[in-house]
Amino acid sequence: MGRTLDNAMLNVGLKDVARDGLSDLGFRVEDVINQEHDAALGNGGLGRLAACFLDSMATLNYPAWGYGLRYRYGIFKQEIVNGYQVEIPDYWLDNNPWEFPRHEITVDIQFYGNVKKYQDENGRISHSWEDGEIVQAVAYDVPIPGYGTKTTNNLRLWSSKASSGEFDFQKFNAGDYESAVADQQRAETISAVLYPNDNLERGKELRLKQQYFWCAASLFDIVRRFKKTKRAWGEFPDQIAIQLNDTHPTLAIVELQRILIDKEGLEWDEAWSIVTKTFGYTNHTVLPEALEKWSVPLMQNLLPRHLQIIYEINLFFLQSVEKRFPNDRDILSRVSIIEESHPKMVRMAYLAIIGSHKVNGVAELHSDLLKTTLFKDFVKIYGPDRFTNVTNGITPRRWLHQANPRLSALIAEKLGSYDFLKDLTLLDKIEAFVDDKAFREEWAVIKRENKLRLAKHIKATTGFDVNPNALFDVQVKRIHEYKRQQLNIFGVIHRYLSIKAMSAEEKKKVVPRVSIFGGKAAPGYWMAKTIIHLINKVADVVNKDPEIGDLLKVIFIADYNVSKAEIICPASDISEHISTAGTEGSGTSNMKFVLNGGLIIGTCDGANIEITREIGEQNIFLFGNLAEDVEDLRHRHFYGDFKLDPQLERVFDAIKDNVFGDKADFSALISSIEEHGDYYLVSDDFNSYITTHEMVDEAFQNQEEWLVKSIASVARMGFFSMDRVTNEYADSIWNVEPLDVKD
Ligand code: CJB
Repeated sequence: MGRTLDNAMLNVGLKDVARDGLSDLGFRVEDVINQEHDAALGNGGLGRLAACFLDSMATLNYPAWGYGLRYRYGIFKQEIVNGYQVEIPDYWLDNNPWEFPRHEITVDIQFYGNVKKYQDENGRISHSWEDGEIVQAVAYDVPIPGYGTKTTNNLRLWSSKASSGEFDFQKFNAGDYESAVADQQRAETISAVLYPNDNLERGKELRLKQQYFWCAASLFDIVRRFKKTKRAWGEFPDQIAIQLNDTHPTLAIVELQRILIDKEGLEWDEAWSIVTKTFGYTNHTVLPEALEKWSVPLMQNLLPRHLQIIYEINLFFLQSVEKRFPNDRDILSRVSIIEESHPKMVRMAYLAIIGSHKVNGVAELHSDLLKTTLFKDFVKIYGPDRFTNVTNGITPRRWLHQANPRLSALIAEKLGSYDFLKDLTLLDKIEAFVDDKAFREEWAVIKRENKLRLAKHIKATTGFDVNPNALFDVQVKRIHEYKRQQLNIFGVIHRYLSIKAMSAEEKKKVVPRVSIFGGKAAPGYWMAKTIIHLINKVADVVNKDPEIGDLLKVIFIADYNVSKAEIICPASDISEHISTAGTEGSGTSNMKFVLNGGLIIGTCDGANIEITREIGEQNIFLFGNLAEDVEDLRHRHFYGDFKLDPQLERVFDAIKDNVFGDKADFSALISSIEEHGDYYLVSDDFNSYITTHEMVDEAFQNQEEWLVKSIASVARMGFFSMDRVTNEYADSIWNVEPLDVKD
């Protein structure tokens, strides 16, 4: 979510009032804003997309709720010590004025125990889930004000607590200190800490507990509200739509089925029809290591009734598949929710597809890949209409108006109002000013000021001075091999070695650059941490090399988060979105950078492709192999058909010569490319990457042309408003309409 104060003031239109009031009291509004701690309740793009949804749904007057966990510790704070990432706990809850504890709203959540079969009064076989342990979920509400509307929606975060309330004083007084606090501690552990993995699933029991705790509490809340309306159950899907943001809340499907059949006494088929009409599932990644699977024995122990229901869902599903494809035995094992491995695993994505009426990917290429690879059997079974695409977007309120107030004001001045913040397609009108010299000049001044703001931050946090006239080249996102920060830093080393080999005359022609990196590595992701280490070691050497001076600086901004993104995005000249083609679901920072007047260098991946379509090929620097060629290249590498790119070889030679510290620190990174198949195609794309960077340098030298590209790109970014995204979900998945708040 990031910070709330600035966003809330802008959305409710009170920032000027606050500025004046604070100034009367002797404070600057900016200083007050900077006191706030980020709410860092997610890992990367997935969680931030949800935050953009909340802003947009409130702004468009959709009566929506967000549900999540009130983690005591959000994503860790990152420090860089001797070039290494160090993780520091993020205790963010002190002095958080934005949450309203709702101690009266609690839900008992059950774990473990066993299932009893019995005959109810109508002679029907029923199931009751008994014994086990109970943990209480307590609601904390965070208001989400829309922009220019009376609608304020609610984000409800659940905190875990021992069901007995406080702790057992009797045990305590009797000297049984440990057991008196143990229950309480075990319960509180559930919402204690966010798992810091992005695009990676590891089947830990506590994580499954978190997922069920969150789903069960939210479902209870939703059902309770519905029951207050006294409507028939058949109306449930007309009144309620639940969107699963990836597979992490998939247990909600099972939980709703359980409530309807075990608690409310509905027949299986009627209940299942309600469930599937209610849920939609958004897939955010095709990476195999990110696809959630839970071990059957683990689920059997923690959620015995849910496992029974999953088996039942699977049975009915497989029976229907068998009927449709009687001669295809293999398809049954391929699409079964249960993977027949040791131990058996529950495939959550399959459960999510089977339990939803619509499945969507987050950019065109990604949605196509889902249909042709990962979920192709399900397309055969359900037909293509079950699968759709909704390309991601970003909220223009936070990512333009709040992050870049001067650019927003300049646009408003030219368009005559701030209406574009509610209808981003209106931006197209600024293209008419592209030849207006004074306008271009103002545009350039704003970019320069944003670069100065970032330079100040860099000076304060790293001690390095960077030249604001240099080309600011930014890559900020989670550190991951598929996102290829290694390609970027190898490119930087290539640049460094090239400059070192130049004559004084040649150096005069070099376009000065600042290469800026930021992002967290999952604490257990060794290769990602190695990449961070290499970036910092390269920075040490390059930034202190007198032969280089201002021609190249390398900066690692520690602890990249939402509020830092708000400073960084408006300050880039070029940003890097360079994942191996076919691996990035969509990407959303690509949109943030372009909307703030930065150009991008990228692969034909995720939403880069649609950004290109909207802004025009002449305004983006694309490079590298295409998604359709990746499998073949990997195959060839596997069979030994691999030749290291000669320029990359020169880079590796420098690393092996200990130019950036002990070569042993980077040997695994190099050998993953040289010896182990170069899975992410770093070598295959290297030449194309560095040649494209040369084109970037050349283009940057013509500042007038660069400005034209920048302005035209912003003008054409209307499509990437989160409001377009929200409306598409509302029309094609949720079947809901806006509802104005009455006076
Ligand atoms: N995404 O941030 C995550 N974490 C995951 O575990 C899976 C996917 C990202 O979701 C974003 C929002 O849809 C996408 O833009 C991004 O490509 C994807 O990696």
